[in-house]
Amino acid sequence: MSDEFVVKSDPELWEKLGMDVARFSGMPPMLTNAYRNIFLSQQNRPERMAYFDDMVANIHTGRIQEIYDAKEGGKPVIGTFCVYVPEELVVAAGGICIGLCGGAQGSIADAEKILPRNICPMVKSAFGFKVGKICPYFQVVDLVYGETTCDAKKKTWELLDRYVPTHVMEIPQMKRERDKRLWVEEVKDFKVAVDRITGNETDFEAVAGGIRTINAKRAALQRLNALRHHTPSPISGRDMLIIQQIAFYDEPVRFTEKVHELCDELEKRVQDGVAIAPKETPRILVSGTPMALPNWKLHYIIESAGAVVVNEESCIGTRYYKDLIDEGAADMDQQLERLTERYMKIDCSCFTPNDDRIDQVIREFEASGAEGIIDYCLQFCHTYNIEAVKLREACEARGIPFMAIETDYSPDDMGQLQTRVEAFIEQIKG
Ligand code: BJ8
Repeated sequence: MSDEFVVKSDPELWEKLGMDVARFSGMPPMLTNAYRNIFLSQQNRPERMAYFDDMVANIHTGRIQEIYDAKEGGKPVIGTFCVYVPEELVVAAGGICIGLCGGAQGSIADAEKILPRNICPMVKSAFGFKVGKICPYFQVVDLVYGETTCDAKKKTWELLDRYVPTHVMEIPQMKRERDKRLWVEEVKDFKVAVDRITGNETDFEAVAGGIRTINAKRAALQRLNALRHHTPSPISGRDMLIIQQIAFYDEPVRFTEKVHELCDELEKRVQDGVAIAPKETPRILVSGTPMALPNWKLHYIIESAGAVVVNEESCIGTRYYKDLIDEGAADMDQQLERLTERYMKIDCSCFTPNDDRIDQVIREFEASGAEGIIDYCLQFCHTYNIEAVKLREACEARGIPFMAIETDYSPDDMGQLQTRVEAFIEQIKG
């Protein structure tokens, strides 16, 4: 399988999207090698991972062609950078919502020609993809919808607007009743912006359909995450991470179906005692900042050091799917209010106070059968970095082994991280 796997190329399609084709042509071979080494080298993977491997093989071709065709057919294609932007309303309008956060080192130099160097690598990577014209997803969107979460993001949107129409949703920083009122208004504005592309106003039924579709996707991911919590785990942390990353660019109905098919296989593996690693393998929960494609650095280090990742408390992880929207609304106003209530439960560190998140991490630690927590913070992400203080205290109070890591996308600190992770795993074993 490993040698057969190739990330495909389609220079003609990329040309149509206005990409820097010469430069981008080097990307698929690089991704092919990385994916073979990190994912396909694993032993005894579930067979149903084949669909997700295929999604990676088609990441720059087949899936882009689907989105391109939908756009040509008048469907809205919206790029987002945060799980606070409600994709249900894009799906309700018959459109496609794509997560555009950047997880690659290769686009950072493009960004640093314009942005300051000392900001979050996720923001720089995304911005660099657009500036360098080296991301087909960025090229295919009608518009992007940013948000006012952290400082790096909200100020970058002002510059990004020079390259692609950029709207901004104001996300409050507290969760009081008055913040909720503002938030509902922002959700309504988002709906108007999406509807403007189709020229039709989505009605109650359409919004209800969008909510059902995305609720079903989140419920499938909840089922999958609960299955991987089994000891020994039937699936690796790396494979779980790639599935959660694919959730941000695949077609949601098909994705949901494929996740359930994988869950059926995992149930069988659990019954038959088939696992990805022996029972005594140390189990790690990773918490903190999101890992956007193709950021697989920490999972690779942890699992290469002989542990298994059993949960991601992250926006590319449980924060994305732990809550569903109440489907019982009677009219559109109530529908948008219930939608907003669900989004208000997301416990991002950009909020203050945010103690719910600390409780949530501990709950997930207990539910996943983890034996230690590695808190992952992207460099210059002040809110997660500071919140790690409270998380450490909560872990110390409960005797939970805890380690905080701050890193970026460069390979420079790999050796140092490997040493620290290995020592942490030894501590857990001890
Ligand atoms: S809800 S975590 S997706 S804001 S890591 S760019 S916060 S400096 S990604 Fe996020 Fe929405 Fe919150 Fe989730 Fe800024 Fe921090 Fe970078 Fe971040």
